[in-house]
Amino acid sequence: PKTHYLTDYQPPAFEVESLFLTFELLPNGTRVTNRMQVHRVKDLSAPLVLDGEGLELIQVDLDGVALMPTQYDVTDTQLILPDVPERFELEIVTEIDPENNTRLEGLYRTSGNYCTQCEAEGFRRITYYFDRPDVLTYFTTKIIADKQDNKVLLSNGNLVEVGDLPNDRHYAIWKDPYKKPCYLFALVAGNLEEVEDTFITRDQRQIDLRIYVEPKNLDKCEHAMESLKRSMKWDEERFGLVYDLDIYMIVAVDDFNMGAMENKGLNVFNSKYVLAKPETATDADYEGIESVIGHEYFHNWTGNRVTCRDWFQLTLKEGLTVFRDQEFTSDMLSPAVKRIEDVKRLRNNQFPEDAGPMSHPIQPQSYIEMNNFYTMTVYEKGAEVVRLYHTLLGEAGFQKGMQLYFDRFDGQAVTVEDFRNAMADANEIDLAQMHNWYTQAGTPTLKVEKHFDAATGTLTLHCEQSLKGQSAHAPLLIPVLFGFLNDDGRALPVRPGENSRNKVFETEKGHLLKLTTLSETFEFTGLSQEPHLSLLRHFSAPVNLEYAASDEELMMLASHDADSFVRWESIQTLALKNIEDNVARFQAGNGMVFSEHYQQAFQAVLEAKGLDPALKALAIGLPDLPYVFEQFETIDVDAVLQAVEYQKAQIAQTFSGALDKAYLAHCSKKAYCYDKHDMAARMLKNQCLAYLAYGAEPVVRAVAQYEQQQNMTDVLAALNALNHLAVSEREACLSDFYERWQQDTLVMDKWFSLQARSESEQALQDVRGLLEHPDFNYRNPNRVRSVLGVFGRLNMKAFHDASGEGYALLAEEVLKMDKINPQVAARLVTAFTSWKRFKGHRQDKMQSALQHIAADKALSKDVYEIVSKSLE
Ligand code: HT7
Ligand code: ZN
Repeated sequence: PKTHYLTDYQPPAFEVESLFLTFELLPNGTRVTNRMQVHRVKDLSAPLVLDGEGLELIQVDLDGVALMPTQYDVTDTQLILPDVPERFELEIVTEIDPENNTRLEGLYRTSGNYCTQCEAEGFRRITYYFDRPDVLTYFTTKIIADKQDNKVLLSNGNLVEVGDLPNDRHYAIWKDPYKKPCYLFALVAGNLEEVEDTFITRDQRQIDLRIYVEPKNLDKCEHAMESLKRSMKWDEERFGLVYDLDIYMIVAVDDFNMGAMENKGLNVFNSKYVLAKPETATDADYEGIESVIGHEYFHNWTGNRVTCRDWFQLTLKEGLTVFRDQEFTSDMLSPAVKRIEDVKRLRNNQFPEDAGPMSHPIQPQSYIEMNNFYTMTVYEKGAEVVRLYHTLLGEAGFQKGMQLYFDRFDGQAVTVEDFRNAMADANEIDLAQMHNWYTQAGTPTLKVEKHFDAATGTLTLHCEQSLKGQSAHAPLLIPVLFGFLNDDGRALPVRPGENSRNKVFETEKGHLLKLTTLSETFEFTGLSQEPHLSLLRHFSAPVNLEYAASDEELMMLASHDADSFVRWESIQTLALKNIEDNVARFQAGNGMVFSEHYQQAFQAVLEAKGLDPALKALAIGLPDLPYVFEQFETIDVDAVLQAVEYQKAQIAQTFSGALDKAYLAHCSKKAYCYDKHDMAARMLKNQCLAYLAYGAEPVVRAVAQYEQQQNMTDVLAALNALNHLAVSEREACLSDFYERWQQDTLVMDKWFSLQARSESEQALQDVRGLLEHPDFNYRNPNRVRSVLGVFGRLNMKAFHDASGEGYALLAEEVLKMDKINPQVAARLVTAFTSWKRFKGHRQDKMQSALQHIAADKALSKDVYEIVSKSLE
């Protein structure tokens, strides 16, 4: 397969003035007529080359004259017209087969309805076109379909005409007044029902809001609609951005490769990010819906009005929009909780990605299959890089930069450099060094050493940045928010010495060190005692911090630091140190120990007065396994699992009384409410419940909570607590759950994923059973992810079973899935990519599984790219 390089970018040779698309919808033979007005802008002799895949070409007309097949070339991926005039009209008729489109790219059918997914390169599966984001044009779309089965006919922009046609057919014409690239095109048709509302913009325009769902789901749209209105209001208030069409539509579909898609005025969503009611959706689902609705809405400006020049610039829209959705959630709920959740997500998913063979900079330099680069790096690390601008410039400076960005680039397809220049120019500062964050892969390590000279009251901080395996990397601009504390946790003054005045700043987020070189020393004076360091407050840069804090310092920070992130981080570090110590003990054949310091910190936090219960829950939780794995050069699965298991059991045993007390204190009979206080209480209660299940009476509270059936958050937490136990109560609750919910697809995904991630000895066998279950469906990505995605990513015990059977099972399923939906298969295969990190026979077995997949000669580009890069 062909590799695409950023350095090969060439601006388009043709411009499309307008595009009129006509769809005559039929499940197995949809006819697409594409009429476009085109003119040449450069390369006088260049042929016209259009992208197209999986299309049946029916006819090509140039300026109203039908072309003979000898006048053009058709390959598997292109339609080439060697000779076209300066300015012309081209009409192309093709036929496609939505019903058998199991890749879910282009036009496909889901639950009997038609829908499209064009990003990144799906439009070429609908018609021949310039399938690249820097060709923008005005779209008009006419949809013709059977009336009975397609009551609703939707596309981008405004509805301009509807009418009836012979043979019980009807049509609708939609016109989008904004120029857009084809990846933002959408069409939806079928028998959907709508929920309607309105939003009044700050300039007093009324926007029609519509959510389209299958009729059975009409009672689950309220939260999504409220989330949409909150997003619209927030974007006006915080970013000054107002919606620009008269209608905003969201369609929920069950079969979708990702979370949602920001098509202009017509977002298509995975139903998981729309449908919710307290009985069926958890707090995490509610929060996910609010955040994804926000994310897609925010794309209307950061992505749609200003788009990407090419796919190497993906982080321009995704990093920025993730930053915006993070800030939205932070403003709607708790900033401290949100920051910690985002850091966990980054460390659990992006750090491992960046340490493996698929590691890439947030602006990748090459790809084989673009769909493989919708990654945690481009999205989440990209958002952290946007956050760096925000930390450096402050809210007002950042907003000035955004304003200039829109003033300069509205309606254009631009690059990450354009964004950086807008930020720099608006604030009259040099941000050239930020470039290095875009071009270098890997998680930087920041090593800090402190020296205190009591005689002069001078503190010296020596900082070194490094990127693993890259001896000569370009220095990154790293903002480090920090503070000094005395033994009681009170703030000490920060007075930069002579050499540090231009590198230490006061910002709205506190004291800030600006690191710009590989090795740097900062001096602080006027200190009457040696301060304790609180470093990387707010997690101000996506780095691994190496600073040798003592256990006593960590305990003090965990209880007293002014920054919630540092408090959380300090107790997590104590937990991690304890686990690492026990891994070494296990490997040496010694008994494990439960750290006294960790116990003290745990108790202090659990019993702290006035601390947000959500922060307590996060603090007493153990670091997630992927992050624990990340701490080891070579991963010894058995030792890590034993150490973590031991830690949980010790917590349950030592703190059973306190956990039970906290559990009871946060139980409530109140009706479910999506409210940060209620959510925080549920979070702490359920974290306690999870630990209690590792204790002496594992099932009592969990079964009682399950039986109460208060809301899905609590029901699922109860099932989770029971899930690793070999007890009859687990089976009874799971089958009760199945009976209650077998008609609800999204709830059934939870049932499947619970079993796929069970720590029980049976898990591997159970996963085999789930794949044979009548409700398992290879064509539904959510269902596949709920079993195979969860198994490979979250069930460390069963997936890494010493027999190697977990690997063999996933490898076979990847091969099967690749023939159905390569995008989904490619995500599943990433469970193997870090194979070189694993110890001994596991490494060999993972490698064999990858080699077995690689041996398939008909692999998709998607899976091929990941497997081949992993085996390099
Ligand atoms: N911009 C959207 C990306 C997306 C996507 C990409 C590849 C294949 C399928 C897809 N569905 C959606 C999602 C977003 O970031 O908002
Ligand atoms: Zn996005």
